[in-house]
Amino acid sequence: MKRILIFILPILIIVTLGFTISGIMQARFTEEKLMDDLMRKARAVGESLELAAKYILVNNDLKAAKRLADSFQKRERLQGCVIYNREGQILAVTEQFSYLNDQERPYLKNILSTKTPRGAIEQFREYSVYSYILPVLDDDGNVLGMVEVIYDTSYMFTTLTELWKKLSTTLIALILLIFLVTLLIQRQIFIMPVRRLTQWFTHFQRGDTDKLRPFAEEKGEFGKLVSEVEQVALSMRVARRTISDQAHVRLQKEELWTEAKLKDLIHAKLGDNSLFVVSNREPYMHVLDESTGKSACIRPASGVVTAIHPILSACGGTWIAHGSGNADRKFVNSKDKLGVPPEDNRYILKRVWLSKEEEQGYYYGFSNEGLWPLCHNTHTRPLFKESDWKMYKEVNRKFADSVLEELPANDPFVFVQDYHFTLLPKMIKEKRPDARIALFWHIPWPTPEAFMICPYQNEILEGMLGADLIGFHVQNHCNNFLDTANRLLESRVDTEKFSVVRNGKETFIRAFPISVDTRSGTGSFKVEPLRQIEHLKKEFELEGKITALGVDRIDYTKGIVEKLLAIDRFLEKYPEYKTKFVFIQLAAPSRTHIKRYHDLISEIDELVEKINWKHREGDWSPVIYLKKHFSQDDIQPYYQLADICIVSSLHDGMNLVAKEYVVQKNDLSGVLILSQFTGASRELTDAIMVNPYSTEEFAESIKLAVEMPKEDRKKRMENMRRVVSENNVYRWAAGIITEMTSLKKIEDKNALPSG
Ligand code: ADQ
Repeated sequence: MKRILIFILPILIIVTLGFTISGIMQARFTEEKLMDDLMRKARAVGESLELAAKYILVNNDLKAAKRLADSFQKRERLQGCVIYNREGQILAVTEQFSYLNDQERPYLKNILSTKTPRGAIEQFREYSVYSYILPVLDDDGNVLGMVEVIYDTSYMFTTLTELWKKLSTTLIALILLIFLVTLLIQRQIFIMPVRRLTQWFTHFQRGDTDKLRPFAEEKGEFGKLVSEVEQVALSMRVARRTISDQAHVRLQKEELWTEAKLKDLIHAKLGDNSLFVVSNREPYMHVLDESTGKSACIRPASGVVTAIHPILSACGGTWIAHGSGNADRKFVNSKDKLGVPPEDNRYILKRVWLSKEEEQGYYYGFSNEGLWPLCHNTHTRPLFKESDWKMYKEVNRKFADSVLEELPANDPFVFVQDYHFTLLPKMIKEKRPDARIALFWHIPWPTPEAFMICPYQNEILEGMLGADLIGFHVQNHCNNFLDTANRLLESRVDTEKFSVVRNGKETFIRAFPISVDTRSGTGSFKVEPLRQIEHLKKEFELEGKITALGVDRIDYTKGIVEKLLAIDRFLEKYPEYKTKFVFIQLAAPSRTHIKRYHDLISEIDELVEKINWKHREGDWSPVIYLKKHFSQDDIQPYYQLADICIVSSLHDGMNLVAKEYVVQKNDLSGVLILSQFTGASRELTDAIMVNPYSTEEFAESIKLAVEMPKEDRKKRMENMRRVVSENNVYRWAAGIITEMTSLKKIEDKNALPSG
């Protein structure tokens, strides 16, 4: 509208100005003409009365004078006639002007003496009139008297008002007409081509070649523009193909999975189709610091973010996630998107907005009070509320719509993350059967008996089976899922192919142990200068002490309480380590709106306080509890300085902290104490395994770690570092993408007509 006004306003100003000037001129001309008519009429009537007046004045016939004056009474407009004697006194006057008897009119004497007629506009009481006075002479030229003709001029004003009314109506009609015509022209000239161009870009973006054809055939400038853009796009496509071909060659040469190799694989396997990742947690969050009023961009403490970020950084694509930062809306474009990382845009982040109620029901409620405890064996009761389930379904639908909006025309690849989106694969598949969908389940999958308590089990399983591939961290979770599908759904489980067939659709179930970015000095973790480590040692007085470390989100599944109890027991049993041993716990508060998490925070606070009070000696306390969110760069020096890292999860899909620690211990001096209930324990077999529920055994494991000989530490760490670097996050992603594309091949082969 603003643009239209800018365009129309000058035209309107010119038209209005022109019209007003011509209106004024027309009004003036009309006024002059009316005046002229009036004067002429008055003069003619005055002269026509001269003879009759002469007779009256000569004969002093007052009756005749009265008759003459009264004859004006009947005329349509206000008119009058006055007969004067030679002294200028009124002999007869039309009744409506009888007040003239009392009016002083000095110019009458002048007319009598000069014998010259006079015509002028006069104000008689409330009336504006035209008065024409003619001296009446005898044959010798002597003055006998005067005759006056009076005309009302108000009709002139009425006529002019009418004229102005007509002019204004015409002007308004003209403005409206100009407005309409301009709108039509603007639509035809500007909006339609822009709209067509936008349509063209949308189809082009989605690779909809059929819908693009009519555009290219268009004649004129628009057709030329489309053809030019097509040429640019073609060159880009060719360039991408070339990279793909080079990728094939490189893929066969390299052994360890690297960022470049994954990039090549994705180009080789997915071609022009980019990757679409969906997760609840976003990789970058904008938060407003209330005290400074400034916004900061942070990376949330989340295993999913830690794993997926390096993949999209390497390969590009679009990541669709909940925009949960309180300043998130300030940093997106009109399509709710932004390029990230902020300093070096590698991929697109599309934020989906949720209301408070949606977040409460879908995220805190169904996902984290229902599914999270359902899938973790930690004896926390899952809560399933109908209202949360309803919200969960609605939010899954919202994300599905947001994903569908983005998908290109052919064979898109959608990679869905975690338990927040069990219904998404089916919702997407229903609208886009050609989409290849993988779902990765980052947490454990329970036994069928445990899963069975979920009131919405069938819808959840059906939703998940909309995916072509479902990935878990370890084979045991795959087996549990196959058992669950077998027992709870009407489906066929193929234990040879590890797939579930339901309603003619096959979903493959595979284990892909997730990992971290192992590049040293690049990616999420940079080689930290010694300076920072020295600074921490000084700050916490760690010099000469054995330092153990824990890095966790504050979650009851992470066994932070069990870890603290084990430290307490260790110091009880082996007091010689007092003042020589320090445990640092970095703890990021999470899901704090849930009571269980809220209570856990207080429980840990109290326990830390109690243990420190119990064992304190001089300035030394055994536990340094740092309860806050750290950036990845800030965690790094803690990993590097720690002699021991303790991962004590009661149940954990994988646990990336264990792997991060191993990657960071370049000097091979660290020991990892790892809960046997983590997925990571299957790979990191050189860690000291613990059952966190057994405080006694746990305390012994700490002693073992503290006293482990240097050579032993080195050997174990070397083995673990080899395992993690061979099975890094690039290999994890490559495994899923290779599996997906080879599944596609099986389907393609099946689709060939037999014979
Ligand atoms: P999470 O339960 O989030 O992930 P985890 O794998 O341990 O658990 O990853 C946590 C991540 O958060 C790590 O990258 C860690 O560095 C970071 N982090 C921890 N404490 C932090 C703090 N105080 N400040 C900042 N960052 C912190 C889920 C599953 C896991 C699975 C992952 C990936 O529960 O089992 O390993 O997904 O699949």
